[in-house]
Amino acid sequence: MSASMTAQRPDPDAAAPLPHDASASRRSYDVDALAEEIVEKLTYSIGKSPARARKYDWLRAVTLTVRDRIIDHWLEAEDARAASGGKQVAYLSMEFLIGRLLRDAINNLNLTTQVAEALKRYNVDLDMIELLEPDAALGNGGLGRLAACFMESMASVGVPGFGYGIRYVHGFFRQEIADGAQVELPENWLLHGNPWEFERRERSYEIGFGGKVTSVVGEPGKPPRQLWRPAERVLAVAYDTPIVGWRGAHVNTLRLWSAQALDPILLDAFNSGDHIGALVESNKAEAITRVLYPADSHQAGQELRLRQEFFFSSASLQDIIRRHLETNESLSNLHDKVSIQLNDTHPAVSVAELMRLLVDVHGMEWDEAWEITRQTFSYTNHTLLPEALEHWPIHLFERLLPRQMQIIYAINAAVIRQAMESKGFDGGRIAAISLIDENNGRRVRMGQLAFVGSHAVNGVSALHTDLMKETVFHALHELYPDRIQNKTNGVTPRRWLMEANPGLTSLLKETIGEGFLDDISKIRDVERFATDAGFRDRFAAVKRENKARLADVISERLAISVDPDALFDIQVKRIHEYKRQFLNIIEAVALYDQIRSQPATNWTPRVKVFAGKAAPSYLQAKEIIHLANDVARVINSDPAVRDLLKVVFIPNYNVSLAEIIMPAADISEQISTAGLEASGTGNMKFALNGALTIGTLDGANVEMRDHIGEENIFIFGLTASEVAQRRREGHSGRSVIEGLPLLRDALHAISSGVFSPDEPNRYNGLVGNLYNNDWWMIAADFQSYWDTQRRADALWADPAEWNRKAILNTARMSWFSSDRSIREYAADIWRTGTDA
Ligand code: 26V
Repeated sequence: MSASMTAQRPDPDAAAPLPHDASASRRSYDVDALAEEIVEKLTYSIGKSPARARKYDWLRAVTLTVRDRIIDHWLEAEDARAASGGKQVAYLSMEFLIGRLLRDAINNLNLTTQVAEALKRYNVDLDMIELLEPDAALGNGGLGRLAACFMESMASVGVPGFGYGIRYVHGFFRQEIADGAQVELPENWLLHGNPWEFERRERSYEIGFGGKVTSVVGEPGKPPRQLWRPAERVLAVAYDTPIVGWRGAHVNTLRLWSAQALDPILLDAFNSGDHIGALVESNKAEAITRVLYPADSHQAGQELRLRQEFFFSSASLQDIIRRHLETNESLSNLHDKVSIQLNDTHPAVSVAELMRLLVDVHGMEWDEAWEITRQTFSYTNHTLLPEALEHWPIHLFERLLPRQMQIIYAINAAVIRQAMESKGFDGGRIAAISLIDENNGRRVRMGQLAFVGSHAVNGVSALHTDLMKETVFHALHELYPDRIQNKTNGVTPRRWLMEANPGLTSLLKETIGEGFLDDISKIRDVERFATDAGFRDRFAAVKRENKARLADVISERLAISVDPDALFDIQVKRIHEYKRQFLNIIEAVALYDQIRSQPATNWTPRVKVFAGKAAPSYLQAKEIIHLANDVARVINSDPAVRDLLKVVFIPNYNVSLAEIIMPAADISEQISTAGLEASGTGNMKFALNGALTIGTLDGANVEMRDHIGEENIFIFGLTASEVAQRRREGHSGRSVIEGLPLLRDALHAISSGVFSPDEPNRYNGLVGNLYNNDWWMIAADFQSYWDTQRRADALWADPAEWNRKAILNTARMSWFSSDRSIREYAADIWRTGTDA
């Protein structure tokens, strides 16, 4: 690190750790002690008496009280880790969609009853307090939420892990719907401060950008050393949040980096009267961590995004190296002590940056550094969508990261040489593996960089992993046939069953005992109750209560009344063409049409629920939101439908809303075009909570079918290979649509303005795409989807049978716990231990 410390920089030596005696500080878990401490926090940390305290003061006081109990475990975990010298995992992710933390912490410490009891003494309701906590939305969707589930599971199964990411000041935008259309508003989760985080100013690092590289003559017999002199430098400051695992057994750290200017104000400029100019640098520096990019399907190549990626990668690597050198003599055993997981390619520049730190800064030989780098990194791919794969224009990369660019060229040359020598690769296959895309204006391909810089590369479901081998990484897989493996995603049962569905959790405890809380595979014991009529009724009663709770939310937020006894058919996720919310909406329109034209038929009352955000620049996705809202307005106000069909779009989908929605579904919609959804994780949350899935053979749906049994899931539509085949044949929707009056009429209604009388042509483009191209196979899959929905209707008419299948879903979903995923990563990729 440079010696040019500014007044801001604390002296790291001043923070020498003192020995910690955990037993001395352990806090009591009983109600009296908790009640007393909550008031103590209120008085001495917040400065309020209980009589004057407002809701947010209680939230803060409870959080601080619970936090103290985690800190005991946290410090112990740190000490134990330092003493053991064992291997750690660093999970590098641009996104951590953690949501609220209080309920998670209280549940994992098994403190729910005691804290609720303690608060009751002051007439304060814990449930109400928990709802005040802002949602930490530092992520877009699946990838970010997976990182959060993984952090919780690592702490639960005992993998010593560090999460490394970005402390965005503004997380994912707040969505409102105005006149049917999405409006984006800034999110401000830090407004009332964040009691969970600890600023660690002693953990700060300088991050460089731009400038020049000069060659310096090395020692005799050694190659010249490259010296990078960045033109700009920014400080990365760590903020730590403890992540507590189940029963408080382990506590890991989520370390998020915040950008600060080295000089908060340019005094010379200020003194000479340039008051704005004096702040320009600090604004530019702080912009790096100010806002989360709200797109997850399109890589637009903005410079700020590349700055964010390098900023958090470099800070994390510098931190990893510094921690390593605190207890090790050199970096030559780095890969024995740390495993770095790259969550998608967003931190892939780390491969070049670690090489720079090892070779240029720590003087290691190139070959040794390369070996250590590869042994240290592993990479998870989360999407095959070509438009989402990251690649950066060379001129931008070179200007911002000149030394890393040189290193990438050197890595590329070595990989290509090896491919030619060992496997006889030629033109086409060399172009396929090259880290540089020569065809699109010369770009650095981050997927290729992450792949060659890692010892293991994984997909997130069996199908996705197969497709990785066949498509984007085909040539690299040929060159390194042992590198790709599968790690199917999972979700944490603590948040997604115990906390989100306390009713079902109590019922399960009463029925099969508490063993499943510690070992989710024991949930399978409930399978034998699927044929027990008494149990089925109780299971159905829990579901009904959860539906009533969601109905209340819908009524409060949208003033729409829905009947909890209707079939709740729910699709919640990011809005994307490939996720096919459009297919679901067309089915609603066709159903509407049928109900009107055949009023005497015994239709199943349905509530179709949608929620999800569109990237602000993704126009088609925004049109889909608009259409859902337009269709909802017309159907919900048509007396001819007689409450047989309701359509609801709930605004501002986030983790907290998901916690209410997942337990309230009868049908879970997982209807992506086959081959496009890498895994899905919402599919798992729904099924664990007893929803029946209607889905394509895509992502993890395939494995869910295998576990749940094909008779307990509604599978429809083209398979991934059939989709690929149709696309090769140049499929277009026109002939399909013309042969299906139901579909044709529904599309005609949409495109003729039945749902948008104020702008009849609003959906011409959307519908026209189906006729001309049908890239996402919506027309191609419509009939199969419609028929399958009607099969669901028929099953709904037999509640005993429906509930039996729902119970089997809950009983058979334990494999999709993120504890299982983490154990697999630990065993096959990280080679770290777990508790069990
Ligand atoms: C990509 C990009 C592209 C550049 C702009 C910003 C940005 C932000 C995020 C992403 C990642 C998209 C990939 C993603 O979220 N994949 C999802 O990962 C889930 C967890 O593995 C998986 O369940 C979903 O199927 C998959 O879509």
